Amino acid sequence: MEFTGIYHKTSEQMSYPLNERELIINLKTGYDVEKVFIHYGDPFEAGILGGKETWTGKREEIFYKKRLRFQIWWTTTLVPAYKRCKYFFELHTTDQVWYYFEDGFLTEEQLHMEGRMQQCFVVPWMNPADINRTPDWVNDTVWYQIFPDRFCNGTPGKNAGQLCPWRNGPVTNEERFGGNLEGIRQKLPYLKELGINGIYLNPIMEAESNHKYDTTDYMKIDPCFGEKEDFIRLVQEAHAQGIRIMVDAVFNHCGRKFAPWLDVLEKGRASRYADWFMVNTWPIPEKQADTRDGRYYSFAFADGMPKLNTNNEEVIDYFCGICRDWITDYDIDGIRFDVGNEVSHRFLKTLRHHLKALKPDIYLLGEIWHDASQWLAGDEYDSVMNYPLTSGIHDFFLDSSMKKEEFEFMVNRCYTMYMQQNNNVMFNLLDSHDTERLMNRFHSLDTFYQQLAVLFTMPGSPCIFYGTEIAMEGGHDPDCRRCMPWEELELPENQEKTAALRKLILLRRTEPACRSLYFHFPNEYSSGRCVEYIKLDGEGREVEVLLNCSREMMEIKEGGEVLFSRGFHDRLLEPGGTLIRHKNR
Ligand code: ARE
Repeated sequence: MEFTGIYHKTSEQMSYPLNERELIINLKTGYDVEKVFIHYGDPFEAGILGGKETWTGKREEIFYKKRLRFQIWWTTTLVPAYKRCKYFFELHTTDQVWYYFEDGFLTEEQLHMEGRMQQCFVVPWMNPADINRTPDWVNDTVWYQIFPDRFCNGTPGKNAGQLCPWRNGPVTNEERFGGNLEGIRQKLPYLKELGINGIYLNPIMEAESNHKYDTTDYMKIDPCFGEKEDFIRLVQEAHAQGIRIMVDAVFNHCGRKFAPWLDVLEKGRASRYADWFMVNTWPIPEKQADTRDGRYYSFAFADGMPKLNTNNEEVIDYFCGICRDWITDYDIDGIRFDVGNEVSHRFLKTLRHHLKALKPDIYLLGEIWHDASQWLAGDEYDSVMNYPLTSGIHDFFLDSSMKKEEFEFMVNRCYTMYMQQNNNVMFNLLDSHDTERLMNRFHSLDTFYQQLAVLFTMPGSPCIFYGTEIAMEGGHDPDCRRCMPWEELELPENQEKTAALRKLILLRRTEPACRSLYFHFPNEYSSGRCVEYIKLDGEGREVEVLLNCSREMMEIKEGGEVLFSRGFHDRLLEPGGTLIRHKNR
């Protein structure tokens, strides 16, 4: 019997301490494996295999599994008595039993062959210092992303002359509308009433553009948005309302007026900052259309965004200092790292070490659109922006040919990429300042709410882009950054929409803190789609949330009570299917 897709290693999300007691062991096999047992014990006690010695370790069947597209994900939790463990697997297919060790597979008879020395998988020691720790408060946070220039102008009288009139409809990156920090502060009661308890701010430090991703001065609040005192006050008042603040750090590159870059342009290779950047041609030729000529590296090919050399110790020290000042000056709660996959690992490891020492529960979020395992080992980011889940949810509702099993495979793929500690603080979103808005993509309010309901029942913490409460429209960047239409919020249809989102946020926040969400599809339904969520709260209570997303309607129930519904009820599918009870972990 040929095996399909067996995979395990004693690292990353396949074998890791969840905390100082529990060791999570995961294994991927093909669908041909019907049963899995794990043999485990203490490396200095459980004996060796083969020959006279017998195995004195334990043998337990692994029951919990999730379905992936071509594989099964098996998972179990061990509690090694002495913080160390060796183990191997026993795999049952229809007609054979195999034993899977670090150095290969054995049949039953080979297992007991005289003198064989098989190498078990080994977790030599569960050192507390190596445990991947993430801030608990994030799992209970519902984020609201604000693009400052377009949210609210708190001082409409000031510098009106340089501003475009606040308007609805399409916008460009070249237009400045005057949103500022004072405006956000004034809207804190509105945000509190909406139920959000975290604000993610796009960049607010001084920069030339209106999007501020081309930083001029990392220590200066952009005058368009206010002064240092405005941000201090905003954070203080947000904290007083129970709202956390996360800022956007653009350390992969800077803007063309960043002082060290100006010095390099002036002095060339002689500049003391020459190695702060990645310049290939000296002297740097005059401004070209973009950086495709490779004269220096930049973000993408944007010549106004020269790439910083985050391998350089001085650059690393500089940004450690910037973040330290942001924390001590403003008491921020989180940092989102722009282009989070291009700065050096060395930079991130050093930065995390310093920042966690200064503020242990600070949230470090990387902007990474793909598999981010290499940044989530516990010594760099706490989490990433979960764009793989975003596109998976979109696809499920976009493509009516997609079966519910494929949706299950997609969700399970997203939540088996990383350790549980990262899943608990995953930054889940449906759109952002870099994508078209949800309503533009689907033009259906029911689909809009169905996706939001799915998003809100996923592990981690959901983020809604400003304007989602009224299902605001907007195309691809920069049109997704339209002005918030405050004067339209009182319209009855907008009041209804805001109430629907408020209900979802309340559901998310009042539901038992979801530490692990098990995803199960019941047996076939007459029509449409039906998914069941089993949310295990911290105390181990199993809470069933039945989610019927038959495209015509969406309903979230708990213990028989309808908590949220949307769409045409006459097509409500009969609830059914059986919940697979999982042991909590
Ligand atoms: C401007 C225009 C764009 C135009 C671009 C061309 O608005 O319409 O396409 O210029 O250069 C910031 C501004 C943007 C601005 C950009 C460049 O917000 O408005 O675009 O600067 O001047 C990849 C990166 C990811 C990056 C996205 C945009 O991996 O890090 O591209 N996102 C961050 C910020 C952006 C910001 C920058 C980076 C630059 O969130 O707002 O743009 O600081 C796939 C790939 C991803 C890719 C993604 C989106 O999924 O896997 O890697 O993200 O598509 O393209």
